[in-house]
This record gives sequence, structure tokens and C-alpha cells, in this order.
Amino acid sequence: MAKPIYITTPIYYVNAQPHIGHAYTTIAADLMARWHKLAGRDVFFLTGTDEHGNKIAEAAAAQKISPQELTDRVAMQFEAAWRALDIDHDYFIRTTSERHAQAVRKILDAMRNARTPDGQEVIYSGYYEGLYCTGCEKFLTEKDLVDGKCPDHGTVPEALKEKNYFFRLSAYLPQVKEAILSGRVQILPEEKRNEVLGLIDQELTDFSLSRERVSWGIPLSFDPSQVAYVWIDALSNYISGIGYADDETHFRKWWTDGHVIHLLGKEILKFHCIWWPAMLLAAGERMPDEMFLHGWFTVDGQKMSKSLGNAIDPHDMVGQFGADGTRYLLMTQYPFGIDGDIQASRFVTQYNADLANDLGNLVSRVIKLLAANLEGVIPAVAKGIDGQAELQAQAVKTADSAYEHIIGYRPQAAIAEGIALVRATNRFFNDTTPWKSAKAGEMERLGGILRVCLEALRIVSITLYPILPSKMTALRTMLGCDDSTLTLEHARAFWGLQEGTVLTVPEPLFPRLETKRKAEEAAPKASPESSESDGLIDISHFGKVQLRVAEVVAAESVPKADKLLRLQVALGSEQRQIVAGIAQHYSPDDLIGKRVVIVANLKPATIRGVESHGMLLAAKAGKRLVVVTVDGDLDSGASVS
Ligand code: ME8
Repeated sequence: MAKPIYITTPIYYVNAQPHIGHAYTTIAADLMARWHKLAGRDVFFLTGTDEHGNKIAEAAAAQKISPQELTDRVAMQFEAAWRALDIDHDYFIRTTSERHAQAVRKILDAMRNARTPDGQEVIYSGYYEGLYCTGCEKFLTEKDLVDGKCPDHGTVPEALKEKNYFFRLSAYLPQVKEAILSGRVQILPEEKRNEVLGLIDQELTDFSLSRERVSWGIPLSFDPSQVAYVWIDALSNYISGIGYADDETHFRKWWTDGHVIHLLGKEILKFHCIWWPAMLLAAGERMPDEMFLHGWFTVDGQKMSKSLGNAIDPHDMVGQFGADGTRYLLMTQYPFGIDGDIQASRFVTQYNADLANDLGNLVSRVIKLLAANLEGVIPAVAKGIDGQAELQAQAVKTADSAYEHIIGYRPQAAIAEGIALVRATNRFFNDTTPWKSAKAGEMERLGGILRVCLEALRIVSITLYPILPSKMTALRTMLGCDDSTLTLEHARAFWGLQEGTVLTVPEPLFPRLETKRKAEEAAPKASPESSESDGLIDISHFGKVQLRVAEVVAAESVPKADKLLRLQVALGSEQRQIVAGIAQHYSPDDLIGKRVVIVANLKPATIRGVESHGMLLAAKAGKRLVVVTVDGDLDSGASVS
């Protein structure tokens, strides 16, 4: 018997709202869990929220609410986002739950009572002195800093000295390394495995697993004046959520006897691939089987962040593309293991091309022809139709090839298998011209062609079910298929429909979306057109525009471009160059010292060979153009709302 599969996502911090970065990993895990179920595996899928630590306490204080209020509120938002995206997790673990606290105490007690392979204490007390970044919730070294600041958060870390309990990580590194080298613990993709091995060879130091000065956390049972370090707390979710402290049988089934898969983003590699296996070894538990670290994506070339205001809310996407459309779009942008860029401005085009045209139209053309000529009844199999053998051969292999891609962590390729079958079926439909048979009264041939298309669609409804669960369920209902045939096995045989079943004409599965220029170009981009034309960009859609006050510190004309001026502006502590099409309205000297308003969160563009990073706001009436400026003593960098 194949082992049960236990699959997890990271648990997300509740100091920010859910965005499509969180959705990305969660959809991938959901897709994989559904695939393994199709293949007949027993699967448990866990996700949840990471709710302790100073970062959360500070976020709550900034909103003048208690940490518990904040965590309750944001955890609900994560759960709501996953409902909206049709995420079918088996349990949602919250680290402020009693169930979780019990598990954290249990694993720390187990570590506290254990001895390292060479007989030393696993947990020992000592003093920690270092530079702590609350944004990262970790200590940084001098060489991590850029200009004295955390490179990820741009903040100066705090110098801390406190009594802590330390985990003797060093005693477990040889075993962790061996497990990775032998393949007992698989770290994927390959280059991440190498990165982990490289880190282990740098002889990582022991780390402190408790905090004295943090109060928003889980007190240690052996010293309640300290709380568990938030990463120790967070990693333990993978066992607390399946009953480590309160349901032994469940825990043994999914952890000890299961095949454990952690999906995560690449930035939390060290915690997962080194600390976590070492903690488990120390506590006498099995290490996970596979950890897949996917890349990070930018949105229209920019890092997604709260401060840039460009984080896309999953609900906004679901509102426009539906749950299935959103899942599809997010998973098909670039291969899973690498970094990528998501071009929100192309979503509508892609949705229309793949889902509305290729898949939706195929379904409606087949069903309409059937309803109009054969009373909507699933016809008999006919012989001698050109192209049928080829389509059939491709169809019966589709789901197996897709599942192989899933096992290899290539969800995009798995989806592409399903879409390739849709396209092949469309070609078959077009090449066999069934509408001509209908006109000519060749009902047997018409029926034969449509039956082939319906069978191919049945296989599509299984292959694309994991990414499009609700639409493929609707398609299956229409084809008269129930859940008992929703399996990989049923996608391997070509003939599976019940002749004589009456089908109904469905609502369009994927109604075409408006491709108004506005919607297509909603994500702001500093292209030469946008800055030299009417300058209008749609801010109602994705990628909220961030307006900020900037002070012009230098201005000059651009050679051979009589409309353009090149401005240097101060934006807080940053200096930027902006090219603006205002030379016919302002001389360079007019502008120096003016506090203008710019769209600050655009990716740099090159205009007539000159780089421009941002866009100036101006009001226009007829031929007159006036640059928007602000009065008063606002500093440059201030945001405009
Ligand atoms: O790190 N591209 O939580 P977090 C791809 N609480 N994935 C992205 C992404 C992007 N632009 N942005 C976020 C934490 N993610 C800890 C984890 S686990 C024991 C504790 C996804 O809220 C990706 O999965 O910062 C990444 O690892 C995770 O969100 C980070 O979420």
C-alpha cells in the first residue's frame, strides 16, 4: 500500500492581509493534494497562520488593538480567502490555539529531556548578544546589513543582549547532511539542495530558541519567563496540526507512517531544511520526506509589498476571474521552481484565450450541436472518423503525463497537458466539420464525432479538475459523470460515458471577459506612450497606484526630444530620474525646487534612451498643461491620498 501523503504550506504571518503570493503556494498545495487523491492516495492537507512574535504584537499596537484581536481578524481573512479560492484543506492550524501551544511545549520538553548523540544537553542556557530585525524575526550579522540596515526591511536592527535557551544545532548537522545526501530527505529543486548543503558546510552555529523580552508567544514549560522563539513555534505547526500533542493515532498515521511534503517559498530555506529536521531528530521524531522550495514572483516587475501598495488581494482576482480562473492564471505564469514575474495586465487576454475560447467554446460547440441535432443524447461510438485514433491515443495518456509532472513539482506542465488535449479536441472538431454532417443529415457520423469530443472532454474534466475544481465538476455533471469516476484510473480508458444519457445545454463555463484597453492596461506601467500621451492610467484595477510628493532638484532638456525634460527628484532619502513630456510648457529652471506629485510605484522604463523611474502628474485643459504641485511644508517622500 502506498503511504498516506501529508502536504503542507507555510503558515502565513498575520501582520499583513492575504495576497496572491500566499495564494500561490496554497493553490499549488491544493492542486497537488487533489491530484494525489485522484491517483487514489490518502491525503491530508494542512495550512494555517503564524500568529506570535514581536512583528505581530507591533502590528497590533500600530492598529491600537490587542494582538489576539489582530490575529483573530486576519486569520479569518486567510480562511475567507482560501474559501473564495476553493482551497480544500483538511485543517487550518492557528499558532494561538491551545492545541498548538501544547505541541510546542511537548516538542521543547522532548528536546530538553534528550541528549545529543555525543551525550550533551540538547537545550542549554546562555546569553545572546546581537542585532535583531523584528521584520525578519531573526538576528542579523554585520555582514548581512547594507548601510547598517536590514536589506529586506530597510530598518536599523536593534542591539539585544538577553538570557536565552540555545538549541545545540551543531550536534545534528552531520545527520541532517547525511539524510539530504542519501535522499532520505529530499530538497528540491536541485539548486536549493546544493544551497542547503553549502549552508551546512559553513558550520552553522547553535541558535537561541527562546526570547526573554517578547511577551506575545508560548511560555516554555521549563522557564515560563521565556517564550518560544517564533520560528520554533511556527515550525511546530507541521506536527501540532495533525495531533502531535493530542491525537497520537492521527499523528502516527500522517507523520510517522506518512510521506511528508512541505511546500514553501525559497526565502525560508534555512529554517525548514536545516533547523526543522534537526529539531525533529532531537525530539526523536522522523524528518520530512520532501521539501519543495519555489521561487518568488514580482508583479509587473516589482516586488509585491505592503509599503509599495501593490499587493494583489486574492478576492479582487476572484471577483474578476472566479476561483477557478484565478487558480489557473496564478499557476500558469512561469515554472514553479524559479522566480518569475506576473503580468497582471495580461490576465484578461490569457483567460479569454485558454479558458473562454479554447475550453469554454469547445464545450458549448459540442453540446449545442448535440442538442440541436441529436436531442442532447450521448451518441453511440462510430468507426472510421479521420483523426480519431490520434486524438484517442493522446487522450488516454494525458492524465498520467500530467500526474507525472505533479510528482516532479511541475504544476504548470501538468495543466498544459490538459490544455493540450483541449486544443487537440478543438482541432479534431474543426477538421471533421461535424456541422456539415448535421446539415447533410449524416447523423451517425455526426454522433460519432461528437461522442469522441465528449469522451475527450470527460478526460479533460479529470485532468483539469485539480486546477479548475468547480468548473470541471460542472462539466462532469453535464456529462452525467459522478464522483465515483473522478479518478486517474478513469482517465486512462477512452470510452467511459453512458450512451443514451441526456445532456443539458449548460451556462457558459467561462464567459468571455471584456478586453477593453482599460482593463488590459490596468496595471500601471511607465511606458513611453503612457507618459507622453494623455497620461491616464486606470487605478481601479490591479496594482494600486502610489502617489508621492517629490522635490525637483535638477532639470534639463533631453537632446533631440523637444517635448521631454529629464528631472532629478528627491523622494524621501531616495533620488530618482524621471522623464516627463512637459518641455513645451516648462523651462528646466521653472521646475527646480517645486514639490511635484509622482506615481512612485512604476517599474523603470526607457524613454528615448533615457531611464525614467516614475511619472509626473499634470492637469491638462486644451493646450495648457500644469504640473500638479503641493503647497505647505510637506517633506518629499510623503504619500498622497
Ligand atoms: O514566512 N512569490 O510567512 P509569510 C511567491 N510565517 N510566494 C510568495 C510570495 C511571492 N511574491 N509572497 C509570499 C512566513 N509568498 C512564516 C512562515 S512556516 C513554518 C512560517 C508565500 O506570511 C511563500 O510561500 O511571510 C512564502 O514562503 C510565504 O508566502 C511567506 O509567507
